[in-house]
Amino acid sequence: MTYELIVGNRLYFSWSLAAWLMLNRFDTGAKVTTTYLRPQEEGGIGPLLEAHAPARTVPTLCTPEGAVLCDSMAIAEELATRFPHAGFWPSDPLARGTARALACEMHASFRSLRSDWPVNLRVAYEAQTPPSAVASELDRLETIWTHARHVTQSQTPWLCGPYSIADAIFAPMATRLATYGFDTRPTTKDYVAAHLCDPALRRWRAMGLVSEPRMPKVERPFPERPWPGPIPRKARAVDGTDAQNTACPYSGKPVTHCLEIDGRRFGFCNAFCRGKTLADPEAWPQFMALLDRS
Ligand SMILES: N[C@@H](CCC(=O)N[C@@H](CS)C(=O)NCC(=O)O)C(=O)O
Repeated sequence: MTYELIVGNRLYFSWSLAAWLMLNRFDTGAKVTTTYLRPQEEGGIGPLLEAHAPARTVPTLCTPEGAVLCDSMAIAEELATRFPHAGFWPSDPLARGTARALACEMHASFRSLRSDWPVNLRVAYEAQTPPSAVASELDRLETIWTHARHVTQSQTPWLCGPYSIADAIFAPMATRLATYGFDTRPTTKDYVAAHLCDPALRRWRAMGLVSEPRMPKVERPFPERPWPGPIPRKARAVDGTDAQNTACPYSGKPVTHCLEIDGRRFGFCNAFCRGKTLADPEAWPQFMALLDRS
């Protein structure tokens, strides 16, 4: 009974991030394998999904029974129905209705923002002046985010109380605003900061930074600024296998690649495990547990 989630390049594919968060932010107990597609610059995703027809876009979720869900909201609603106790939607009716309305608005709208300011988790730019169509969508975001927090009296950093599908679906928008320097309005600022601090989002970004090819057509020639999320703890790659641990904190396999942090050395079973940890050590609970007990 395994689900397969198929996603695109972790640095640039917005809906893929939203669906991945749905499967990583909520405890379904389901077994999930994730397939990461690497489209060529020109070829696009479609041809890589031939085995999963009729899917032509990512994310695509294939269920154990063989249903192919190739739309983020379909994935969200199907997961919420299948796993009613996982908390995909808030249980409070007012919060749930508000979360549903916002998630659907995100999915159906914000076309100018989505085309003019593509998601790019690799970089943050100096604040950009938004084109007018983008500016009115930015106004709309501040309005609906403020509304949701107000009517649900959210006591968390999230829109409608506990983290819900609405937050997962807005996560790529939050990173977009961070990338283009538009994270300054009161509600927007706090909400973007909450997403950038979210350990799940930090893990997705760390994996993207270490493994994904760059897509030049998404990059912009704007001056850059440091990524506005938490500053990763300093660590560096080192040669050899001399480490405080003998087994990789993620797989339990023997150590082949090491890093140094706070003058101590820790090992991993491959370059990717080491790389994702170097990119953001504190995003990885298994590594932090190892660090704390060593
Ligand atoms: N309605 C779909 C849209 C998904 C979508 O547009 N995905 C884009 C990437 S973010 C895609 O796969 N594009 C095809 C390509 O890049 O070749 C959803 O909500 O998931």
